[in-house]
Amino acid sequence: MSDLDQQSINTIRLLAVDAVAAANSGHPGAPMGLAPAAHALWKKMNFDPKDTKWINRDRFVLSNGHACALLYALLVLYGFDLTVEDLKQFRQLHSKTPGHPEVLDVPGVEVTTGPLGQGISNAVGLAIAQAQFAATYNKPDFPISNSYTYAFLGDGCLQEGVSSEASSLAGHLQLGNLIAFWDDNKISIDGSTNVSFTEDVVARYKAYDWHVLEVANGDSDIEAISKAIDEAKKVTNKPTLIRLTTTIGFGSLNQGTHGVHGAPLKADDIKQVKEKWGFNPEEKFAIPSAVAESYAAQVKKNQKVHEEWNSLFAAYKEKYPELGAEVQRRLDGKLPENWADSLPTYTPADPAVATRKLSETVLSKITAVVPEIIGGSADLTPSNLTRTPGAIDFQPPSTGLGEYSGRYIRYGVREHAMGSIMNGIHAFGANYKNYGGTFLNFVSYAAGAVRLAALSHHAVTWVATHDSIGLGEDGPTHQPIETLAHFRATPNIAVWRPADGNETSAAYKSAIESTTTPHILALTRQNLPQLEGSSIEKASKGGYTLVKQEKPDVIIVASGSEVALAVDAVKVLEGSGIKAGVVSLPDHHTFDSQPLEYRLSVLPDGVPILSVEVMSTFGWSKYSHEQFGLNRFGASGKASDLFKYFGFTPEGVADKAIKTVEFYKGKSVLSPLTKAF
Ligand SMILES: Cc1ncc(C[n+]2csc(CCOP(=O)(O)OP(=O)(O)O)c2C)c(N)n1
Ligand SMILES: *[C@@H]1O[C@H](CO)[C@@H](O)[C@H](O)[C@H]1NC(C)=O
Ligand SMILES: *[C@@H]1O[C@H](CO)[C@@H](O)[C@H](O)[C@H]1NC(C)=O
Ligand SMILES: CC(=O)N[C@H]1CO[C@H](CO)[C@@H](O)[C@@H]1O
Ligand SMILES: [Mg+2]
Repeated sequence: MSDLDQQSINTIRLLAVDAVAAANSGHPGAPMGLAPAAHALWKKMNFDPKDTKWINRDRFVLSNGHACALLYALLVLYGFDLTVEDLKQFRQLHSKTPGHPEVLDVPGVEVTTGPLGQGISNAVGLAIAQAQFAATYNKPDFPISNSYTYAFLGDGCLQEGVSSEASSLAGHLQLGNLIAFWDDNKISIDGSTNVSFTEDVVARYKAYDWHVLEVANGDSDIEAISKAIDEAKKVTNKPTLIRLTTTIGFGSLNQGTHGVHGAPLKADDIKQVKEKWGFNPEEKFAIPSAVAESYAAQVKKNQKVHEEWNSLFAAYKEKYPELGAEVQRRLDGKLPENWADSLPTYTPADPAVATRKLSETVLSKITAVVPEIIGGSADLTPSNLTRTPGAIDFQPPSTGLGEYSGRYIRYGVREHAMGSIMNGIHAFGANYKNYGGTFLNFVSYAAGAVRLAALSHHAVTWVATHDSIGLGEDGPTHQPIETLAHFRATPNIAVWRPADGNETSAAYKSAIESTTTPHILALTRQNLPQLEGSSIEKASKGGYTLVKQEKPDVIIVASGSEVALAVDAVKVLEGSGIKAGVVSLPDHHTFDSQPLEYRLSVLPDGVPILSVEVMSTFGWSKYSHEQFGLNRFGASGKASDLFKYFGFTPEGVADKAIKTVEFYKGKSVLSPLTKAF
């Protein structure tokens, strides 16, 4: 290794040490151990710090997100829109260097990481998207997409189940464009990994059909690291795992122990390490000029590569005007013009249909006109109805099962990985609109990924079927009760529960047009009638008056399968001389974003409001005075028997409405929306 390489690596290490020390908080150990690998890898990566969205950049994912000081140091050295001043603000309020890498806050960060296991799984999604994009648009002599996805991961990431799910799929899919580095430092927070992690990781990844390489001295053998990367690239039909044996906190007095995992180095430790490496112990955040110059020179080289790509793409657009325009449109983040005209609408005369079936119809119409829609299912293709007729599977061509240009992903029974991979596909860019299907109940299995989608603005779509006890005989293990409350309580998730065909189209319109909000579409297994008065336009407000009454005695607000029930209850109530209005509220998130005036026109002052939803009532008091729901687990039985047993019948709803009217008679009633602040 040259002196300059060594000095560069030590600069990265000390920037991380100084940042953590300044914050008196953070993780110096992994950055110190991984600096050589980062230095060797970034030298080989194509990216342009001045255009962080360049579609053909190589992606770098720091799955062990607690090591973010490493990433921030690299971003500063490589001239991204991040400076030494930002490093000095590490982990402080409003800084550009938060405690874990956040894609929205830090230029050059590809995905938000920190919850261990997510990053490597996002990387699988990035690699899938690259392979799909390349197979769709590359032409002979025009490799407009040939980038790699690199990931660093620690012991913790390998211990988390989600990484196993994702890595298993990556091996099956033969993703040769994915290269991961395992920081094998044998330390995590509890101390030696030998207390809980003694499996043969190399054998495990080989069993996943990965290409596995080992670098025995990750602390100083950058030639070996560099060679491993070259070898990894030569194997094009397998992802590569490079096992790097490293020393956590390399250079510290406490190197090789958990003492350096998550605590700043002490002042005397910092002093000795700086002296040892020929840095001025009095100076903080030092960047030797030779180091700065060599990184700057590499950026220049990279920018030339970017310019060459620009010329290649310009020539591509001339030679293939139609495809070129399509790629450009996608890069501009625009949907095909008039795509929404393909959304189906229904009339009240149309037959009753399950919303999962209506969802299939929407998908088949819109995938035909929107090439960036891709999706899949966690082994529930036939029951979720997510695979549109004629779809080609995304599969390695050598398997005979499909093509890399295919748009249907067989996720296997891996909901959590599906969630993380969906986030990675969205993070790739190119306007990908990707969905994943499973039972609503099992979206909870992927809650870690769903939460990150919301936090980092990945507009992905969960096609969540079998949305209530209406699924019937599978019973309470499969019947969601708390699921909607959980995801409605999560910021920035649109949780749609459409009541009929028009509302299902509205839900998809919202999902496909969204660029920053993940969507969960809760869909029924049982048939639902087309509701007189529904429309895409009205449902697109998130909630609207379906049955209007002059001076109603009560308003029933419901979602999904219970809207038709509410409409039927209105007729029962008429018999008792009670005038009931009905509000359909398919998505709380969208409704909440409407002006108060509109919301109050739907749920006005002066009328008692009863909500009806066949699951947990948690959260409904935002919209109703009285709640009818299911605050217990369901049961195994025929859907119709279950609805009857739990009182979800027109008569049962009418009974609750009558009680509501009687209770509020003579009392002054404010809308639950009318609040002090
Ligand atoms: C899902 C999740 N669980 C727990 C944590 C808390 N945590 C952060 S780092 C860490 C230990 C990780 O060990 P390793 O990956 O070996 O990192 P190293 O100590 O080598 O830097 C834990 C448990 C987390 N970030 N994410
Ligand atoms: C576990 O690792 C620690 C620290 O490296 C070592 O001291 C100990 O002997 C190891 N224990 C076992 C059972 O391998
Ligand atoms: C669905 O929307 C269309 C277009 O707005 C409308 O004509 C139709 O009546 C609606 N269907 C139902 C069932 O209300
Ligand atoms: C497992 C399951 O629910 N399968 C269903 C899938 O969808 C078809 C068509 O709606 C049904 O016939 C199956 O019963
Ligand atoms: Mg470790």
